Amino acid sequence: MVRSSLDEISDTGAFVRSASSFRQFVSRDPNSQFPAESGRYHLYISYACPWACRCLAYLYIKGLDKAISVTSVKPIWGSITESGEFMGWVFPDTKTEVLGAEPDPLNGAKSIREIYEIASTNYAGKYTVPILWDKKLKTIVNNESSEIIRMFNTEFNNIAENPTLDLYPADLRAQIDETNEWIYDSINNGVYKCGFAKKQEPYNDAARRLYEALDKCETILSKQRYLCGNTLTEADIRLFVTLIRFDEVYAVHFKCNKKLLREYPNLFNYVKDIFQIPGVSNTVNMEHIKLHYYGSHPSINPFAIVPAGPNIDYSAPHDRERFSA
Ligand SMILES: N[C@@H](CCC(=O)N[C@@H](CS)C(=O)NCC(=O)O)C(=O)O
Repeated sequence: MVRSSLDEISDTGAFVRSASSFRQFVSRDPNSQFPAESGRYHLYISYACPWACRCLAYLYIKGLDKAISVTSVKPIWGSITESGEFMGWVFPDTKTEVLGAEPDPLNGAKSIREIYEIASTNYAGKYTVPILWDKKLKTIVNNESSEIIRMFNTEFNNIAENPTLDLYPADLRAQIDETNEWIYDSINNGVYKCGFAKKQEPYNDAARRLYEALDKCETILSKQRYLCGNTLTEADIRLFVTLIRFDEVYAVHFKCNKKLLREYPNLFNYVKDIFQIPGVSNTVNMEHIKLHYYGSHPSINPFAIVPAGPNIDYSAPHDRERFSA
């Protein structure tokens, strides 16, 4: 039974991510099983997790932060079995234990594992965040971030404070899908393939593909403000959550050090540009990010020492306005 990403290694020593299990959809249709209603849904996240943070970014950008409540777990994995054999996301006991993390306000769960077990008695997958939880039916609606962001984009528009913002517009869908595909494979998941590889060959392959994709992004972003033109789309939010972690974590912890993000002028300024969109900086908790990665993977960093730098200021000026219409 797979219990953590660290166990998802193929015979060749490569990291192979398994698919998410809960795949229901919230709908704007009031007669659906999961209708969009203010106050009904809850997002369980970790500030450390890029997949959870893309959902959180949508929540703020779309103005859903009053309609959908959020709880973050503690940044460092703790024991999720009595034997202490398996580690995973856990909640703090009090609100003051870890700044930014809170006890589970809905189910009193001690770990994310318990949330999965409330929703399904025979769940056999990983205990991942994000989780979109339905307070009314007391179950998990969806635990796949790429689907949660699509729901946040369109299905809650009757209650969103920013209903006209469409990050997946019909005329750009094909381009966004195509961009997401290579960026997911080579960059979002690519950094994990570098970091979790247990043999040199899969690492070499992942690192080569990662840097080819970053170079491709740099070229695109030397000609336009965002990945799919001069307007922000879903593809940018999906890339942002990986890039914001790149120099602080992936360059060291996942051995993505062939080139740093801040050596790419366009990519670096692009990350600052997105960080400065109102609401987005609320989704970046660098303390949780660093504590999690450096502290939760003992096979990679056995002493859990957190490196001192580089402490980049993403609120510094950028040059991306040169592309505005
Ligand atoms: N497909 C999922 C992936 C989520 C995921 O892998 N989350 C990681 C945190 S970054 C996790 O919770 N891992 C727990 C584990 O591996 O046990 C999504 O995009 O929503």
